[in-house]
Amino acid sequence: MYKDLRITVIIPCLNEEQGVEQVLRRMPPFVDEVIVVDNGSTDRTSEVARSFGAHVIREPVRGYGRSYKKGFAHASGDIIVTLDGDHSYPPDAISYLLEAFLHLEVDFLNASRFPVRDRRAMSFKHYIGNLVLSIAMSLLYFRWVRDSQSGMWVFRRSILKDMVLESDSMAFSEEIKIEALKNPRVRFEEISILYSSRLGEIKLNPWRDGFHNLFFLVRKRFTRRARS
Ligand SMILES: Nc1nc2c(ncn2[C@@H]2O[C@H](COP(=O)(O)OP(=O)(O)OP(=O)(O)O)[C@@H](O)[C@H]2O)c(=O)[nH]1
Ligand SMILES: [Mg+2]
Repeated sequence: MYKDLRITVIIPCLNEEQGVEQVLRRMPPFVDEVIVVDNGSTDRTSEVARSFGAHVIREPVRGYGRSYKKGFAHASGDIIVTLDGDHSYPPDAISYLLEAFLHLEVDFLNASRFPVRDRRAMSFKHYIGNLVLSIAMSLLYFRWVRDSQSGMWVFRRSILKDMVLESDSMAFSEEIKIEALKNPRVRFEEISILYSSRLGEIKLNPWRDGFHNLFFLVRKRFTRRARS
């Protein structure tokens, strides 16, 4: 519990046995529930996560968005905190993100990886790709978001019921922020965290995922969807 709020941390993992161990070792003690969504890993991700007391859920169909939707369905906290299983986002930041979340009185707090302080953490190509995607999202939604692709967010679980989350892929990261921004009842803020190099093997395909995310942004902005 953190100031009377139940905290759930969700970590999507595709073959992250190395990274998830480091993430779970650094998990702050006030976290009530840690959900690791194992997205069909062929390594020891699930065993390692279980050995650190995480609740492991399997999502056999690949996809970052798919993993999160599965994780959300199992979460019981008042507040959900997310981060990657590759140890690139700092678990140590969870306490100050929660403090900022409460202090700023927001419903969705995005942890921005910018400015990047550790040069090894992000290649120049990824830096430019991230910048282009964030500018595109900011222009399309009339709101400056420095890191549209960040994978670390803190939000009230209750806001999920008003969100239409369709992406099963990497575009899920921008989609959840768009859904938060679009809702006038959801207060959105962003603060910086320290981003570092990932452990384990890279899964992101920068060109494929970058263009997919860009097209997703445009399509989501200009197609009207019936609420289900
Ligand atoms: N790429 C990818 N990641 C997945 C999938 N399912 C779960 N994940 C996890 O989602 C998180 C984000 O994926 P990463 O490959 O780290 O993507 P990224 O952070 O944009 O790229 P890096 O700079 O390589 O860390 C990691 O913890 C993955 O293990 C999937 O189907 N594809
Ligand atoms: Mg990563």
